[in-house]
Amino acid sequence: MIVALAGGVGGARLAVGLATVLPPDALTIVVNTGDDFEHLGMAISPDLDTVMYTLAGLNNPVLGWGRTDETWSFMETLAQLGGETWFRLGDRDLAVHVMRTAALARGERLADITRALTQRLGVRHLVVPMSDDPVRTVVLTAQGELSFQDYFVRRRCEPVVTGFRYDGAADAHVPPRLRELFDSGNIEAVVICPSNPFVSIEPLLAVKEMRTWLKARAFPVVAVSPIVGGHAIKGPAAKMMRELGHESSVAAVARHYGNLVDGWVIDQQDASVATQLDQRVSVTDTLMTDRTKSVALARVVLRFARNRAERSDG
Ligand code: FO1
Repeated sequence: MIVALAGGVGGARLAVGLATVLPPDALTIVVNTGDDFEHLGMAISPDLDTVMYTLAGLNNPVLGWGRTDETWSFMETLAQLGGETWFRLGDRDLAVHVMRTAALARGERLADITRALTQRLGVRHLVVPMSDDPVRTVVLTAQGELSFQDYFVRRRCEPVVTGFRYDGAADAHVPPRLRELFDSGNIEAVVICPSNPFVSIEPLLAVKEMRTWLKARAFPVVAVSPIVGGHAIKGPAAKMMRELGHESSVAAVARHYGNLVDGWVIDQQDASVATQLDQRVSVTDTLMTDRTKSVALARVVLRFARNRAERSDG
């Protein structure tokens, strides 16, 4: 089993590549829920939905979130009625939030709800939240503490970041299905997708069982750099790094993860950095601008991970 740790867009794109190459019984995609929040009485799980829609081929490539073929009657009516419109929910997307909210209210677990929704949309691989328990990323900024979506969407990532907190993570447990997988020992490698280290991957690692499991590992962890040529492919990762006093570079991301990562897959633009990293490095084209490139990157990542697994076995 390959276990992929994923946030939003970058995670979803690599997940598509991995899911094209690996059968459903050989890939589990663990998704960040630190971005989740309650809005207009609904439970929203943006990263789970981005991964789900992308694997189902239903993602909105223009917005980078939400569904394709979307209509906005709900938002138009909400605006007319003076409701909150800073976070946009499309008509089709709305159905997922309504179903998830109702199922949670009935006492169902987020992992089971996600399994049901993904299966109904034709996704065969297991997409599982990092926890059934609520974990909420809080962004510490020069303007005070902000909930993640307030920082990210409402304030467009403008406030200067001074740190992060992952509320609920210390007491959160991984879903039973993931615990069973950890206990089975049947893991070939873990792949950290090119997602934001601070707000996509770190919340996941803040779940105690996840970090303990990774620390005691007998399998390699390979990561794909979210920084290419000093820039984040998408989102505020580079800005966050600079505001936290780091350079925005592959080397700084590698230092951030330290020995949690055994091997780095970096972009060809950063080839000269390879010698600066303590871990083994694979240099390739990491820009997943279409499905073919996602698949090509997934193949490189898997070959690299398997090569590392053989080395640590022998
Ligand atoms: N991102 C935005 O920038 N503006 C939005 O209005 C917005 C709505 C939205 C609705 C559902 C959903 O699943 C995601 C949505 N996102 C929106 C994206 C999302 O909040 C962030 O991109 C992620 O949390 C970061 O990974």
